[in-house]
Amino acid sequence: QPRVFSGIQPSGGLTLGNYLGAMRRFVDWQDKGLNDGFETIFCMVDLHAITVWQDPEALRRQTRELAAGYIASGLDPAKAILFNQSQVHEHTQLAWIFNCIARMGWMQRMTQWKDKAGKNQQNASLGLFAYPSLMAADILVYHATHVPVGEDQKQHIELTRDIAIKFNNDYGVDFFPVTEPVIEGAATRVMSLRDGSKKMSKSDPSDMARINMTDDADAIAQKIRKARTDPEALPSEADGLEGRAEARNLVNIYAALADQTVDQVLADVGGKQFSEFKPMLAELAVAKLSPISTEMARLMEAPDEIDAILRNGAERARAIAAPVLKKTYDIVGMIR
Ligand code: AQP
Repeated sequence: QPRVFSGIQPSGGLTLGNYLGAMRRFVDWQDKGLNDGFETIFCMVDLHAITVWQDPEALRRQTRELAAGYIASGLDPAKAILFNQSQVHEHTQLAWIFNCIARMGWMQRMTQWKDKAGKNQQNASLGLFAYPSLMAADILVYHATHVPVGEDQKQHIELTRDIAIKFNNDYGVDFFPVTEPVIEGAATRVMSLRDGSKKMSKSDPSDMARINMTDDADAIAQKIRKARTDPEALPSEADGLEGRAEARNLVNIYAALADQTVDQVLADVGGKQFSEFKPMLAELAVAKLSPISTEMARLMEAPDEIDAILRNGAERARAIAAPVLKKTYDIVGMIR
């Protein structure tokens, strides 16, 4: 049986990239898990968020907003386990063990570390450097086998595999599973609306570069209208998107929102100018996203209910994680 785990950082507003690359896939997995009888676990990784500075009040609000986003997108606390990471201490306890398994060189090779630390690595937090070790613990403390993520997280999942393999080898056990990254759909890497070579990100300084899940219809339409494109008409086949990063990105977004393949979309819109395609995309995006943002706003009016859902989810998560941590301590040689 698979066991599915994934998480998103409450590090700011949710973007269309998080939704298409991750959250929407979580809902598919939740439903599959319900049908086939396996557990699905989705986390708000608040301890990851503080690897860069977060204002405490903002962090609380962002965590609730992320929970509201999960639920409004179709995750149901009665079907999947939803909780925030810091309520289940086993994550950090296992992360310490993994800090002693993983090598400095492995961490130094991570592109997210290089991108986020920038030129001044000496001034980045130790937590940012060790981020992938905590992520491995998030996954392996549930013995998760499948992790649905966007393309940008592939390298971290590979590192999770390396940690599991080295732990098993070092201690001569077959304890941690070797996890599969699950990267699927038409929008595994949604790009910035201002620069087709950069991923759409919550932390991009330009708000025009991303669509936030809380943007209203006017904001969505304006951002799509102003999105960078080239002057050519749309091609009728996917080959024609070669070397046209911005055009490809908008078509990918359309395909993902419409639940179509890129070829199906291009069969319909090939030959159209962007002046005609962009309003179609804006209309589709508003139709798909506005029910979610309306529901998020409604849920945010009852923060106590969100907190209760997270507490309950944390209890259920701990029931799975505690025995795995205990067994890990036994393997490592800790007296209990
Ligand atoms: N642009 C994207 N396209 C597809 N998937 C994406 N994801 C993020 N951006 C895109 C996926 O969303 C999940 C959660 O990501 P995260 O918030 O934990 O961290 P991140 O990847 O660092 O996301 P951001 O938006 O870029 O946040 P900041 O700006 O805080 O770093 C992951 O599955 C990720 O693949």
